[in-house]
Amino acid sequence: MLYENKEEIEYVILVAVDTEAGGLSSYDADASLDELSELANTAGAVVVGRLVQKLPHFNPATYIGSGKIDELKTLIYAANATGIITDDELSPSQMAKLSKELDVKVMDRTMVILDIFAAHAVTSEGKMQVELAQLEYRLSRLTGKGTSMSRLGGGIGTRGPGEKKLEQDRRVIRKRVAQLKREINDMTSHREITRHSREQGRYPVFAIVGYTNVGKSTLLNALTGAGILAEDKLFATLDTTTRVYEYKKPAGKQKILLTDTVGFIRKLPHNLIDAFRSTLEEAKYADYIIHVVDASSENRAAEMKVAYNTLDQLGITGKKVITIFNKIDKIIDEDMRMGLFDIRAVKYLSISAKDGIGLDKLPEVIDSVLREDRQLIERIFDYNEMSKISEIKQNGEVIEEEYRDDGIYIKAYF
Ligand SMILES: Nc1nc2c(ncn2[C@@H]2O[C@H](COP(=O)(O)OP(=O)(O)OP(=O)(O)O)[C@@H](O)[C@H]2O)c(=O)[nH]1
Ligand SMILES: [Mg+2]
Repeated sequence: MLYENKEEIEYVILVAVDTEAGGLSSYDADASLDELSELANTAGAVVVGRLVQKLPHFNPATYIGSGKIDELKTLIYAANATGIITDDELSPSQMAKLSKELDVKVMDRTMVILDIFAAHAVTSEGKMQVELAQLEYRLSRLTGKGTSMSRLGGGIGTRGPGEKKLEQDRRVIRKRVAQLKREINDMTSHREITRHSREQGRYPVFAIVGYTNVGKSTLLNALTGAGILAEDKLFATLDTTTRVYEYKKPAGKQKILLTDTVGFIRKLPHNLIDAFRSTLEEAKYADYIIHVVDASSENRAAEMKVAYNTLDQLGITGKKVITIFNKIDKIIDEDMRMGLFDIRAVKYLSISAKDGIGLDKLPEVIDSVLREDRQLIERIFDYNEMSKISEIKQNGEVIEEEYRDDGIYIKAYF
């Protein structure tokens, strides 16, 4: 695996099969390889080349066509590459055949993402989720028959064990998988209990979601001083963090809860989605979604689509979305600045979380969204009804408050 040989840098060639062949569908080999390149960098590898083949289908034996393999060999030789990374998950036999043909490390997108997750997991829950995903991935590679598969047992680079050892491995792995699933399940239900107890007298919850590396954690840090790791790396955040964000209003203050979540990406491996389901689904329990977009990204539109598709995939639909176009400090092209809108959002806003530009507009945007779900009330409360007024102040928005002879006049959204 990439991380296991930190001292030994991998020089890799990225390989993709473009099954669209100029078609109308949304797969964009270049954009997908840009993303794979970022993934490879994050995992510590150096990308030295790319190869894209247009084919109606993946080659079942070797992923790319046999003719293309010679071209790839030449490329590997010329660039002094030590490995390749394919843009799609390979079957065990595809991996074995390619390794044999090319005689360099053969990795696929899933392995690289798993490596990154493994290196970035901090909490015990995160670590267990990664281990589960890795074991499931290995298991699916161990169940095949034949000696070619055993070569792949321990990940790339290691020569696998014999058949008898494999059977033992399978048993041990299955046992560990079952144990991990139980423990993760316990943690999830524990979290549900704490979430439930938070529900009473609660503040509105906003989940910060979006494509990876767009600045979600930077935004939460800027607003709440949460001190979360924010880095120019994919999947810097693997755990959810919730913080109170308090802002001033003409009359009083508003508190909301902001939750930072795992970033999204194309082709997120299904093993990871399964293992991280409870973490990825955190946004399900939010009242509203804050969708952060890297406004300066060349693949902005595609990345927004990835974020919405992932939300759909996780069953997070029907919530009001505020879209925040971040990193506007990086935009130099005027045309790029022009296209900053999102028809799926109820509100959108352009900011730079890093430079603090536009953040002052956020309270107004949040208020207007909260207001849509509140009703305007106008009433005179008795002086012994102060607790009601503080309830309104905490969970609603007071616009006018006046102490009169006959009581306290309140005009508020609640
Ligand atoms: N120029 C610029 N860079 C930013 C801005 N906001 C964040 N960044 C940088 O973008 C990189 C990613 O930021 P993060 O906050 O880690 O992004 P994230 O969305 O939490 O990423 P993951 O957790 O990895 O999915 C960091 O290097 C930040 O410094 C911004 O407004 N302008
Ligand atoms: Mg983050």
